[in-house]
Amino acid sequence: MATASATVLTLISGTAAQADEPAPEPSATYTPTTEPAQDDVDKEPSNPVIADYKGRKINLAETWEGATSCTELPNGEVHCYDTDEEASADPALAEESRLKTPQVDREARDPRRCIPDYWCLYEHADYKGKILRFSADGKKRLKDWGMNNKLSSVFYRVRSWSLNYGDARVIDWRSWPVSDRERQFSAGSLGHPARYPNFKRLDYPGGGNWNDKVDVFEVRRA
Ligand SMILES: [Ca+2]
Repeated sequence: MATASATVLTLISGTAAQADEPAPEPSATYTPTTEPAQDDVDKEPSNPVIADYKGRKINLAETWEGATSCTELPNGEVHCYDTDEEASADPALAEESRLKTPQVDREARDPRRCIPDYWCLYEHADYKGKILRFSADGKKRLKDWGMNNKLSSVFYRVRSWSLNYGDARVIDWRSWPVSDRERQFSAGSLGHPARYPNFKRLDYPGGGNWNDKVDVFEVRRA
């Protein structure tokens, strides 16, 4: 099976290089539609995230219960909330994040549910559905956060630029011999937040789009 796949890939590469030649009949063994649009590969050990929600601990890998958003806080804790007002007022947020959130240097089309200097990951397009807010540098295995293969839009507005420059990267783990897919996400610039309102409009390497495929979200402080 593996040898056959490698052979097919070689044949296809050779064919693509000869664009003037008539296209050969498709090989009987070349059936691209059998490649799953997404698969469920784990390439790192699981480490479920335990969050505080309504005064108790919940395992986000299993359930968000009724929470509508969760934030990874500077003290390393994760808090989940019923409302965006709770999320914006959390005393565990850095003071400047908490104070600046309601202020005016934002645009009408900014999603109301994001917090400055946090990468906001949304379950649905147009910044809808459940939200994860990430700030700390590093890879987040979304299965641990209960968001695997669900991500559909992202927003990020930098305020404290000296702390939050850098970018982000998403990864879709794939089964061998298909290589993992990756995409870089710019952090935008001062006054120009990073807007990715619909992953269905982000081309996926090899065809299709990025909607509901991301397994890893990596925050990269440069
Ligand atoms: Ca995936």
